[in-house]
Amino acid sequence: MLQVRGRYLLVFLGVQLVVMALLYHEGYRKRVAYFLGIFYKGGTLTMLASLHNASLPGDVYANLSLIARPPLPPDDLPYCPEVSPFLGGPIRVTFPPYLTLEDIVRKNPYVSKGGRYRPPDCDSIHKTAVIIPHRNREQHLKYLLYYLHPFLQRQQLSYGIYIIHQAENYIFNRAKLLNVGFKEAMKDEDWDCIFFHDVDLIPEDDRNMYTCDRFPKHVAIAMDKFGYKLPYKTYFGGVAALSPEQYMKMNGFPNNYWGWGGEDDDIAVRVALSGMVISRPSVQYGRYRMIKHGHDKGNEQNPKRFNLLAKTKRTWKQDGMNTLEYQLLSKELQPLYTNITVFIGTEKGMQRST
Ligand code: UD2
Ligand code: MN
Repeated sequence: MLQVRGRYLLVFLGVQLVVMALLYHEGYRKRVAYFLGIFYKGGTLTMLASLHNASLPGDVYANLSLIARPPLPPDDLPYCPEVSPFLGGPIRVTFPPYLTLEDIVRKNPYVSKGGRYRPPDCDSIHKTAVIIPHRNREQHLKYLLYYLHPFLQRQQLSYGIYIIHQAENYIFNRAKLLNVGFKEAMKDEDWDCIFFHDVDLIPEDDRNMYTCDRFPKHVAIAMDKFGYKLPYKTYFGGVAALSPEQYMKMNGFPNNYWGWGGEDDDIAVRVALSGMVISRPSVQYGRYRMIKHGHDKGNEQNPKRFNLLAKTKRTWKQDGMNTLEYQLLSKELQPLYTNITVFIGTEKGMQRST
């Protein structure tokens, strides 16, 4: 008798341990939502199905199955509605540890080569290119792609994603890479809006439309790293959106900021100098999580940034889109993005210095 009871006790404790481990492993909310899902839907089949498709509030992929159809020829399509019916509002951002690029390709079956997409059942009036400066941040890139593709599809945009990869190990130059991205993307398509996007910023609300405004739009206005507030009034870092006309009006971005810092403030100054103002989305929508990171090798703080910034008024017409020089090394159409590898030189010029 005692033996049997002991065994029951062991089994009971075992079950308790397993349940506790489950709650710990994937987070309490997810488990509770999962069990509630089974309870409400009932039946073994739905229970099994929900195991594979546990869509939770804020799941960026939740609505995608509704629009996942291969595109029809564009001539037969009506225009997309003004507000996409697939928007879901806040997005739950987590970083699944075992995610692979193949998983992302599988979850986005209608993204075509080069990371291009257009809505299957309506003609979008918005054509947005997303330009991402990149070197050595593969993990961040993977998570950004995981969130950005469904995010843009829910907005019913025609879009393309471009990764501008700085070749070699010379000092990093974010703004010059963005200039290269603009120029190369415009060769492909008549984009009406360009998003200049850090690789480590994940949007948290899909009502933050990736379309352009009447003025250059600073988009990443509420980041977790700054307590979801603007750090200062003219801040222009992270994510910004300009139409080609706005971009050309300010002669693009500076090419001469080597290393970390200052180039975003220079861009903000250019907006003002070219007679425009900064536009912003609502603070409720322009929310982002920045994936935590340290300082990159090859992107050390630029000690010249304050001096450069003091001179923008005199230099913006002489340095920018009209003086952009680079060597395009390759352009590859990957399944989830167009990869542009470019040599942009060094502070001393386009020769490879030692
Ligand atoms: C801030 C700004 C950023 C830029 C930078 C100063 C935010 C959220 N962003 O970012 O827009 O103005 O300060 O230059 O405040 N990168 C690479 N590999 C590297 C280095 C940089 O891919 O080795 C790219 C990547 O897209 C990254 C971006 O450049 O997100 C900005 O660099 P950062 O993330 O190191 O700088 P951070 O977070 O201080
Ligand atoms: Mn960053």
